[in-house]
Amino acid sequence: MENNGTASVGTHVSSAMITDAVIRHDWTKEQIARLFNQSFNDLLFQAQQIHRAYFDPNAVQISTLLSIKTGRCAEDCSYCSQSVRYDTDLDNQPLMPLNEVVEAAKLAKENGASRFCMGAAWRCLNAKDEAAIIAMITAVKSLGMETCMTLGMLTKEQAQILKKAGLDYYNHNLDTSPEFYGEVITTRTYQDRLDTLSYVREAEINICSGGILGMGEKRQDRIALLQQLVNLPQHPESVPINLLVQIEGTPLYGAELLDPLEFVRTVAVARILMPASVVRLSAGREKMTDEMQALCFFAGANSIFYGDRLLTTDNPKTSKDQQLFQRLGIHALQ
Ligand code: SAM
Ligand code: DTB
Ligand code: SF4
Repeated sequence: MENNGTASVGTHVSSAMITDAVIRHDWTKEQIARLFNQSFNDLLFQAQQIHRAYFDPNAVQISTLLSIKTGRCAEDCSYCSQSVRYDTDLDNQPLMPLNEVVEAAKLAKENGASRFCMGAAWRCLNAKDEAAIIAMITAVKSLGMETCMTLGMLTKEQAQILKKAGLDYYNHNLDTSPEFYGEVITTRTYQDRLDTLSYVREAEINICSGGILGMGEKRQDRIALLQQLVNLPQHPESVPINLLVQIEGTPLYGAELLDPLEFVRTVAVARILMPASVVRLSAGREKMTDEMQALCFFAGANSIFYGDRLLTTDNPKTSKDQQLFQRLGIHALQ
C-alpha cells in the first residue's frame, strides 16, 4: 500500500525502531550505495526491522511456475536456454493445451501454492494466441488460485484484455541496469521493458518485476537496477531476485560466480527500498546452501518458487523445501 511517508507499522516491532521504512520514489544511486556499503550485520538488522514492520517474518508466499510454451524464442537474452540463437539441448514445445495447464495448476494448488505463474518463450504476445491465454487465466482463476503470466512485451490494449480476463500479476523483469542491458540483450531496449510495465500498471494488474544477479554485472549495476524498480511510479508488488542459472550453450555459461553474501546484501537492500513489496528468492536456489537461503529470508525475502521445475531447469525438490521451512519455522502464506 502506498502512503505519504508514514510507515504503517505492524505488530512485530515498535515504530521507533523503524528508521527508513518509508515508501519513496526518489532514491539516488548514492543513497542506495550507502545502504549497500553498511556492515553486513547493520544492513541485515535494518532490513529485518523493516521486514517485521510490514510482514509476518515467518511467512513465505509460494508460487509455482509452468512453462506453457518452451523454446525457439526470437530474443537473444544471453542467460536464457530458450533463445533460438543458442544451442542448449532444449525440448522445444508449442503452446500447451488448456487441460494440461489446468492439471498442473491443480497439482500446484494441492501442494500448497497460492499463485500459479505461467511463462511463455515469446518476444511478445501475438494476437493469434490471445484467446488461448485468456482461457488459461479463466480456468486457473476458477481453481481459486492467483494467476501470473509472463509472455514478453504487451501492447496497452493487450494489458487491458488480460486484466479483463482476471489476471492478477504480470511478470516482466528489468533484469539488470540500463547501462549493462545492452551487454546481455540486443534484441530489445530497456525502454521496451519500461513501456510494457507502464501498460500493465495502467491496466491495474499487479506488477512482478525484478532481475538476475551473477551475470558479470558490477555492484553499480545492482544499485541501478534497484533504483529503476524503486523509482517506478508505484513499487512492483512482487520483486523476483534471480541468481543466474548457468546454462550450457548460452553466452553467460561460465560467468564468474557472484559472492553469495553480495546476493544476500542485494535482497536486503531491495527489502529496505520496497518495504511493502514481496521479494522473491527466485531462480538459482538449486545452487544455494540452506544457510544462504536462511540469510535471504532474514534479509527480507518472503516468496519462493516451489515445485521441482522452474521453466526449463530444476528447482529444489518440494520435500527439501518442506524440510527447510520446518527447520526455519517458516510457514506458507495463504
Ligand atoms: N519471454 C518472457 C520474457 O523474457 O519476459 C517471459 C519468460 S522469461 C524466461 C522470464 C524471466 O526469467 C526473464 O526475464 C529472466 O529474468 C528469467 N530467467 C530466464 N532465464 C534465466 C536464467 N538462466 N537464470 C535466471 N533467471 C532467468
Ligand atoms: C522470474 O523472475 N524467474 C522465473 C519467472 N520469473 C518466470 C524464471 C526463472 C527461469 C530460470 C531458468 C529456467 O528454468 O529456464
Ligand atoms: Fe525469450 Fe524470455 Fe528467454 Fe529472453 S528470457 S530469450 S525473451 S524466453
